[in-house]
Amino acid sequence: MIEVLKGDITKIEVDAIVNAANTSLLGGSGVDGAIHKVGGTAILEDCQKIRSKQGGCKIGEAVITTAGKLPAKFVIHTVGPVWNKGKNNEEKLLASAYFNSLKLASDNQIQSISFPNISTGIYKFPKQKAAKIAIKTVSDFLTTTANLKKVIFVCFDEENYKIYSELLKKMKPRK
Ligand code: AR6
Repeated sequence: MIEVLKGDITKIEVDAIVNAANTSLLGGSGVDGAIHKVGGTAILEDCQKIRSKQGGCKIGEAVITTAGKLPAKFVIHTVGPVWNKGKNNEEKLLASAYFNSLKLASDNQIQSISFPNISTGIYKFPKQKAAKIAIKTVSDFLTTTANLKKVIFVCFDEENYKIYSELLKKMKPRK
């Protein structure tokens, strides 16, 4: 099941929320800043353990940590690409960020997950293009897994909310 909501992802009660992180995993601004701020230091401690093992997280990949004080149980940190006019394989890398987050969730028996609109803030990925990639990757993935049952796109800005609502409406079968 795919849903869209407008709001703050740190408030959503699901098994896992996804963070639009950077390769350092040390936090930043935007949704990353909000997640670390509300979740507390336990998240950063887990990120530091991952850093000492594998040196961070590559673009398009994903790692999992505790969710600290957040209502969710886990945070899946993924790194989207910085938009550079489509010259650096950004579309594939964004699809990988969604796919690898979903795969990690499914491998950890996670049933519900919420995504922010990865790369569409500070990383400047065009919103419409990003939404199409996100929805396609999620809907394809849901046909391949029995574990994952619910995916929520949590849009912080009105523009993304409108884009996702329109695209998802078109997907619903007409009666
Ligand atoms: N809940 C849901 N979505 C949010 C929230 C929130 N609390 N706050 C912002 N957004 P961005 P990026 C939306 O910039 O483009 C960080 O510094 C926002 O409106 O957070 O992937 C990282 O450390 C936008 O639609 O992430 C990286 O350095 C979406 O989240 C860099 O930013 C993503 O915007 C990653 O940039």
